[in-house]
Amino acid sequence: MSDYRFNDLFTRYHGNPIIRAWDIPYNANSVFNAGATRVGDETLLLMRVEDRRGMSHLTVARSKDGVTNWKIDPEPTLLPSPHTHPEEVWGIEDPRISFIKEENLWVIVYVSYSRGGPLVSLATTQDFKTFDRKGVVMPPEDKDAAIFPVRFNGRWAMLHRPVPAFANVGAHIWISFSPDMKHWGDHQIVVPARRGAWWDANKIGLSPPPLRTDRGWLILYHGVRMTASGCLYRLGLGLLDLEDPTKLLARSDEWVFAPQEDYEVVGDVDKVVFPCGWVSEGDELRLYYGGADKRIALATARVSEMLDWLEKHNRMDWE
Ligand code: BMA
Repeated sequence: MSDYRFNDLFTRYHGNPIIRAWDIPYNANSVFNAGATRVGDETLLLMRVEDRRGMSHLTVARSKDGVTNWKIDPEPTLLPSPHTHPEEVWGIEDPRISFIKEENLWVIVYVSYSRGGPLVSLATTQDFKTFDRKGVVMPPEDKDAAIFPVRFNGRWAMLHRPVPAFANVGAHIWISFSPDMKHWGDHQIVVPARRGAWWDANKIGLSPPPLRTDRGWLILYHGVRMTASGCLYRLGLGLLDLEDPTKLLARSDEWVFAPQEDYEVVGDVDKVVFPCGWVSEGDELRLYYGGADKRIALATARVSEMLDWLEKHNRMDWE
């Protein structure tokens, strides 16, 4: 199905998909949209697993090389807890993980599917076995959130994507600040959705957490194109200022990754590539993404090539 002429920035792993529903040691409908991080000498995925009722929970998979031999927890690692956290009534989804060096813990920002719609919840962990829930940090409808691993002038910063009641104003990526990760304010748009025919018109959202590089915070974000045959999820690049992440320095004119292979085109939701995590080692980057809301796949890239490409393809207009 490859019908592209340009040199792809990302290389798909030849053994894709790397994890499927039948790899889960218990009954599952699908496994997709995993957060990713490194823990010791292993790569850890916190995977969204959807059960056969339709509700999602999170389960850990670990691998030494980040590619093969995934060891999956025998039972769900983090289940929704509607009795203590009513906002989790219809499941928890799409985690993004940031390692906070100064506190030696991981912060997980995830979507809770509440009676009022999807919203953003936050939890911390030191071992991916026990989790400390901090509760709701953004009211519905809000998704696609991740926090930066460092403070800016003493405050934490989070990217997220609220959906306005008036669809015609667009759904953009916002940034908010907090002194304690619990109370958030100073909300503002940092990456606006484009308009018209653009690949990232009307509705966009952050994909993995921002990646620190010497040229700025590199972000990969998805653009949702509404078509006559449903939504098409594609990915593009942006760069935020290292010291002041409210400043958008660059964004790509073209998308860099799009559904192409069968495992991305056909699934529970067709034509979706949806990464929630990436892991970098030096210049090498591994991107973990959900394929068509059904399974997990892997693609690799070089950070320096992504930054060079973005410099050439930077286009800061939205119209
Ligand atoms: C988005 C999210 C993702 C999902 C995608 C495609 O709104 O809910 O979890 O992968 O839709 O269905």
